[in-house]
Amino acid sequence: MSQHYNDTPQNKDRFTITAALPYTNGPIHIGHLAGVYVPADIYARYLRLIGKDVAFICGSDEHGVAIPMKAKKEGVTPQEIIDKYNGIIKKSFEDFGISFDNYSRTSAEIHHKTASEFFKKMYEEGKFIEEVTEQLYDEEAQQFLADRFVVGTCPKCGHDGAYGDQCENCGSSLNATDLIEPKSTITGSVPVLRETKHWFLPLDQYDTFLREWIIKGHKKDWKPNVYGQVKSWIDEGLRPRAVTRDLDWGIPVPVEGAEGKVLYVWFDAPIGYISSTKEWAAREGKDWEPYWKDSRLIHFIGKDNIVFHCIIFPAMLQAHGEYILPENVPANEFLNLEGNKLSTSKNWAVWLHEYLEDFPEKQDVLRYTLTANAPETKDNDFTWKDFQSRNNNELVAIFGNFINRVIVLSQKYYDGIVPEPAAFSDIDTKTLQELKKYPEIISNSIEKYRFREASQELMNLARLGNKYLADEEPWKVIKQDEERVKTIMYVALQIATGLAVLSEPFLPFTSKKLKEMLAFNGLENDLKWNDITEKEIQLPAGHKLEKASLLFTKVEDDEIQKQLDKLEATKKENRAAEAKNTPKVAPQKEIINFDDFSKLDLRVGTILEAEKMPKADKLLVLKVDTGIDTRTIVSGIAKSFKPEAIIGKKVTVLVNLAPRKLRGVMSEGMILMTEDTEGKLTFVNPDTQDVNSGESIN
Ligand code: B3M
Ligand code: ZN
Repeated sequence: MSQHYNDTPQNKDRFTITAALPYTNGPIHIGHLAGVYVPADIYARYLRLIGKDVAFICGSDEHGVAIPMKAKKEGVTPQEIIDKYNGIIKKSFEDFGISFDNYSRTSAEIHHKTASEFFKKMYEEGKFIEEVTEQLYDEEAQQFLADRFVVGTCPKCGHDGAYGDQCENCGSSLNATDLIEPKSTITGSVPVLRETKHWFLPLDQYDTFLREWIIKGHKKDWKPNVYGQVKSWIDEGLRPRAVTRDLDWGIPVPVEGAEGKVLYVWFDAPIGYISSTKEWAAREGKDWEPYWKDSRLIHFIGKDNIVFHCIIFPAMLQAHGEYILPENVPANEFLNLEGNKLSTSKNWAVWLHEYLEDFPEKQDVLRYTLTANAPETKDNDFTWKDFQSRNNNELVAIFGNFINRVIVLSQKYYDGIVPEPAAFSDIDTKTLQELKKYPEIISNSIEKYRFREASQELMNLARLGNKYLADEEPWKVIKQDEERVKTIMYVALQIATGLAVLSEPFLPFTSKKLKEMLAFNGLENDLKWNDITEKEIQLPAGHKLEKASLLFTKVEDDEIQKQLDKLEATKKENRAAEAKNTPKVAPQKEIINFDDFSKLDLRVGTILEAEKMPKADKLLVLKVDTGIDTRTIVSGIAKSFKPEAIIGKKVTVLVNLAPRKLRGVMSEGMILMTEDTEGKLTFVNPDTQDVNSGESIN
């Protein structure tokens, strides 16, 4: 039975652009800009320039376990943490020209109200399953372990740092009880299971809707990395997801019998887009509803947020029933730094507030470098060398050099007055025709979310201008043909005007400076994007220019070396911290009695077969003769042993461990290993191989 869903707005000229709400548990770095905020800003600025009605929405994500964890670590309250980082993050976005129409915060009253109403409507319409289930509990800390309060091995990809709700390595959304060898991040202890009531979003009931909306709806225009991941999750089978938590930090669950429980952060945070829109509309005297009921909704996010924006939030929107669904979710992959993953905890990052201390006035250089090298379809690497070459070889040598020549020569020859052109040569006409193509060339890339490509087309326009001047050499021609030079400078000034308009989405600070040099405020009308194509003349003869100033300055080797030295020092600090924090010997676990021990059934086993688990760097799939039977056991030993090296080995097997599915393979038992402080594993074996499978080990 086909489902009704609302993803085609009547109004094609209204856009609601959202950018992922950053957690206020730390500052933001270049990875956030590259992955989410610069692409979103380019898109929003462009849409405004072509006359669309745009609401560009964001805000701080202030709930979830990450906040109280940070508060505990810094010895302050969660409120102090969110106030501190909300301020730092908001300022970073302003400093880098991220032009949100509104930047709110999910601790705001309007959000608590909006999220509570959203939950209550779903609750009253019976859209949740209310169920008591067993959840992980830390007896030492005396609290349930949700989300980042628990860490373990991901059952899907084998990543050993997966959280209770999500694995950031493969992006899978998880239930905490799925984790292999879970450990509390509060006390380090092994959690026990304890019953508690929660409200579940029955995602399995939205399978048909999601298949129709995404797969049959041919969201093929979604980026392949997004469409592929979403389709595989749907094909793997959707399961109910708890949307409440046993926490004291967050939005209280607004129904009877939910004392001590809050909304799951990933339930409330996406609703933050709606509350931030409401806040903006109230301030601007607008009606917020059209932006969520008849608008083109585009979510800009990083790849670790795909499941929440393409499966969970759309299911919530569909369940709620009154809102539009996203038209596209152009998620980016991850940015690395000098060959290593960006890491807040390891301070392996270029923090935006620190960047501006070292490179004041170079916001656009970073925007341009991160766009030209954006991880749009695969993870990519930011290097300081590339930053320097993008700045020196492109922004300074092409864009800046062209503009500087045009303005300086116009001042020198014509006292800054745009000259009346004489006759146009073929090259002049051809160059002006080339210029008129660029709005559409760049639009085509932007509208396909290919911002890397779009930024290079903008640089091609600067190359067109630079080449035209270098070929026409007005500084030489001026000696014998003044009329000719008037035409050359007139044509060059039209290209400079095109750059001023078309660079605005990518280089807002540069565009502003260039418009001031070209004295746009003295023009009759503001120049729009398509005017560069449609208007015969962009900058009329007789128009008075302002003085020239440099748009870009070179980045010297020593400035780059200083950044590389900073990263080297960080590496050294991390190595020292790791050595210090790695306990030589793990603390003894709590005492058990003999009955507990006697429940363990340990046997000698013989490894008959061994092979790598596809796409899981830590797991081997073993066929083991236990003397009782031959069974499959998945073991996290791939980094220490080659499959072929362990065939025939006699090992110690815990045979009566409850079977569990790991990346789709049922594993029945556990091979006992030792592990040293470097993570190196060895088998726990009888001290002779002259034993038989099935012999009991007591
Ligand atoms: N706070 C960002 C993250 O996962 C998360 C996004 C919420 S968007 C509604 O780092
Ligand atoms: Zn995973």
